[in-house]
Amino acid sequence: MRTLVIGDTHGCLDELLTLLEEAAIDLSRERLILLGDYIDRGPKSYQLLQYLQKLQTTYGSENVVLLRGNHEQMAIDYLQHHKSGWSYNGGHETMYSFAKHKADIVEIHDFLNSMPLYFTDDYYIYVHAGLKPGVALEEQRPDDLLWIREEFYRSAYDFGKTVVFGHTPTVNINGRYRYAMLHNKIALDTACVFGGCLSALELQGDSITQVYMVTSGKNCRCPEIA
Ligand SMILES: [Mn+2]
Repeated sequence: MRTLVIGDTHGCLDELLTLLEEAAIDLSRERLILLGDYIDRGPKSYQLLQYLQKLQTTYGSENVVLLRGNHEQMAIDYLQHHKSGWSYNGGHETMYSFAKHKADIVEIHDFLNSMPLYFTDDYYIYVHAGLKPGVALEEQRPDDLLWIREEFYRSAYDFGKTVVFGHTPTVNINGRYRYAMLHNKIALDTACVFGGCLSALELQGDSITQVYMVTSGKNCRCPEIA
């Protein structure tokens, strides 16, 4: 099965649409996996969530896999327990985006809360932030799956399959705005919302068969495509 994996979108709907068009994905028989962080910081959080919800309703959650990111979790925690961390961690843009469309953020709670923390196929484990080394997949704590950084990506631990993750921009790992092959893992957050680009990997079996990159605009800092 042809699989397209995409990193952190953060309200960058236009770049996502361009990427899907370039990849010419047929969701009736191919799989799309998004690694989480759909909301906050970028301009179109509301429209992006509406779009993803429609896509998943149309093609099902086996073909449209929408993983949960720490930003979705912050929004869930805000809605469930009025935890304040979200609003100053990018939530303002999301609230503004909802208000602009006269939509109530409460309506999106069940959709966000339905998003799984990880997904696996025959060759890969897909997760927003990463895994804690030495801990079995089923035993991982949600906080690690959503937030972990160096302890995961600097580790040489073998998780049994290659781990595809977002969350930590590749530019913070190796100084480049391009997906990065690390030990037993692939970093895919190319920092679209921070002036990088949005990247998609096309996977078939255990190989990467194509890489798609879409710039975030005129001031793109991504030398490979600017
Ligand atoms: Mn994140």
